[in-house]
Amino acid sequence: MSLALSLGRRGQGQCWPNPAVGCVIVKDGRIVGRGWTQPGGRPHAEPEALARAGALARGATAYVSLEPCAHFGKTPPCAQALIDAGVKRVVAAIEDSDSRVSGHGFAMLRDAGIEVTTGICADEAARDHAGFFLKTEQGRPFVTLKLANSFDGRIATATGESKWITGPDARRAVHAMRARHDAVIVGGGTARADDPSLTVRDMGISRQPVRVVISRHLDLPLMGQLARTAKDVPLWICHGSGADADRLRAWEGVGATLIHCASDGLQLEAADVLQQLGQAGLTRVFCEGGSGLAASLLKQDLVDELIGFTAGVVIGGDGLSSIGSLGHEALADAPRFDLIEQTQIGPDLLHRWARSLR
Ligand code: AOF
Ligand code: ZN
Repeated sequence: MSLALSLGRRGQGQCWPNPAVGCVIVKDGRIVGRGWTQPGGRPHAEPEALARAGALARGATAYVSLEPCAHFGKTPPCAQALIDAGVKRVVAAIEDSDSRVSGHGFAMLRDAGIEVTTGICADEAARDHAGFFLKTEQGRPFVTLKLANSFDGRIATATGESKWITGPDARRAVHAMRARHDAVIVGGGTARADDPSLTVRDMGISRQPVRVVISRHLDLPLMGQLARTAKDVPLWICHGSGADADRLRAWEGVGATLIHCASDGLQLEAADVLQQLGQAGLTRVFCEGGSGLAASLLKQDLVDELIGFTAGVVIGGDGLSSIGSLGHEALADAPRFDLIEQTQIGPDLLHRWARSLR
């Protein structure tokens, strides 16, 4: 199952709106087939693994990181494919949350006389599929907030100088993280200040993450990197009702997809932005700031994982803080996260934190 889970993770960022599933087929103690969900979400993991196992699947055990599907999509259900291949036993990590599948995949297998075991490595599977589960259950994607800052939590000096606080190894690690998400999100201020392309480079991926920019008034430079690359790599812009009609047309003209979101007076409502992104199929989004967007996501309790890259440079209180004000007076109201990983990357420290359930 550990192998099935790690194969499944190869599809993360590549197969939205579908979950990234892995499958391993074992016959007489030997692995005879491995598969994972393919870019765009099809084929699913099981037919990939079954195709490799061929006739050896008869009488074998299939380990799958998610309940095999039971519905007719572009191809017949995976549960049926496992039955037809003569698999004797299916071990699944966790039940699917899609109502077309949930419980039905297991029932189909059992009705065909296949032995079904579930709940193996369920916690790990729940983490891997958290984006897909959130999308089907709450309508929003999983949100990773990544911030690269100085020892004292600053992302720039008072004059706005920010290149570079962390080193090249950390920046490369960021590209690998982008590749594992369906979309990269930044606020309009960051898009104006940094003129980023937000693409993934040198990672050998088949599908680039969608670039999402949150800009209420659509005041983004039409001559910048984002506009220049919008025909090659998807660019979605979330804007409010006040956006100028000429600007809307101009951005449509360069190939951007415009998404109208609700605003709460001063800024777009983060919850509505995420609902719309979930509706568009995104399961995992990687937010790279700036401080305003980071604050509005945190304020509404919409950050599932925090990733920090901390450099050994001290900028001081006159520098720009990585997170805008959250308005908490009591410490008890401040959002809390649990440390799940810390690693040295070049001269910098990488630390990951999961939303605390306490
Ligand atoms: C599996 N194996 O590898 C994946 C599954 O749109 P479709 O027809 O491709 O179906 C998508 C649904 O299939 C998705 O919502 C989820 O329930 C399931 N994903 N199932 O058996 C897989 N990716
Ligand atoms: Zn399937």
